[in-house]
Amino acid sequence: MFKFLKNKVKDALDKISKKVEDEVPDEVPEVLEEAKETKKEESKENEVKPTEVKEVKSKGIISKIKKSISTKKISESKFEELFSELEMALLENNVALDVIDKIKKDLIGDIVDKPIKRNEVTSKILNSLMGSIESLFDVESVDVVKEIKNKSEKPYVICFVGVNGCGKTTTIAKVANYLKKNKLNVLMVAGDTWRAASIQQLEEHGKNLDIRVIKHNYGSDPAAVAFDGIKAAKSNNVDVVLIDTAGRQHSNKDLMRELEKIVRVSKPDLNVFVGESITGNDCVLQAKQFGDVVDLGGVVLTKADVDEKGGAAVSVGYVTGKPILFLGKGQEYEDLEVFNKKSIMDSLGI
Ligand SMILES: Nc1nc2c(ncn2[C@@H]2O[C@H](COP(=O)(O)OP(=O)(O)OP(=O)(O)O)[C@@H](O)[C@H]2O)c(=O)[nH]1
Ligand SMILES: [Mg+2]
Repeated sequence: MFKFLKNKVKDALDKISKKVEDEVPDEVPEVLEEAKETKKEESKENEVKPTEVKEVKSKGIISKIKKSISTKKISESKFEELFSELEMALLENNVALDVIDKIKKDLIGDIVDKPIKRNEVTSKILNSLMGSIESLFDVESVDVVKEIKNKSEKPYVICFVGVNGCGKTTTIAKVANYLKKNKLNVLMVAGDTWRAASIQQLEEHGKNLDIRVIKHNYGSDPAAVAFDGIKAAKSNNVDVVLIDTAGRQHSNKDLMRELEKIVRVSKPDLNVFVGESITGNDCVLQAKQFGDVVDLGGVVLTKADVDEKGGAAVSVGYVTGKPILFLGKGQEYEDLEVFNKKSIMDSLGI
């Protein structure tokens, strides 16, 4: 999972480091000029100044020369040229453009016109890059179990939305299993009345997990199913209702209107966008588009187990301003990981 830093980005950093070695001039000439000047001054000073001062100044110059030989400074224009290597690697790994811009600004702040030791070019850029990526996750997190337990009036309602086949129904079953393990009473709503066999699919999960499913017939109004599900939860003291919805494309106006209605009627405490990690920028764009229609509270990225790149994982929180709640990492009920910044940073290869 998410190994992109281990290969492409590291290659780019190595190339940058080599370019800096080969092309960025040392500061030596400038410092040598300074040294000559100081020498002139010193010879004048020799006549009048005590020897200690002379020694201190000479030492200062020597250390300055040493430092200039072992350090480099990268100008902003040189940085632009060098960054193109990294930009390409980030683009190839599905990192969103907004995120690339942010990383670039952070790197400029950390690196441009700052003396960098010759042998530390790669590590300096890598540290700055990792700091920048880490700060992408600085969006307010949501502890779902805590939120549910803190709600005074039951049930807590979560609605799952996303495009066709992204993993909504599987995610709902995994989340139901996770919540049940946290000693919460769960009910699932078969709000996808559209796709063939969708209701049976949720019922199957319900049977496996021993969780009640509220359903209507195919073709019926999903908002009405959600309404009934919440009513049943209220009368049975259920803690949390998970609403499944049909997959839809943002461009399908009718289906987006239908989604608005589901949300209007069921007033979820949390709307969750479910997106496939492997689709990278498409997933980030879809999250934004669904966020324009419903008030999203968080994101679940599915199929992280088959995503080598990780661009969506590092981008979606920054672009939408919403936290990743869980990562889907397989097809089993247990293959759900509560989002954890450290585990993503580790998986990037640091
Ligand atoms: N490898 C992997 N497969 C997953 C994951 N989550 C879901 N899947 C698979 O993705 C396929 C689609 O999953 P569903 O849960 O039916 O997706 P959906 O969004 O409900 O689909 P629609 O209702 O048709 O829109 C299934 O084969 C799942 O087993 C995951 O985290 N990893
Ligand atoms: Mg489904």
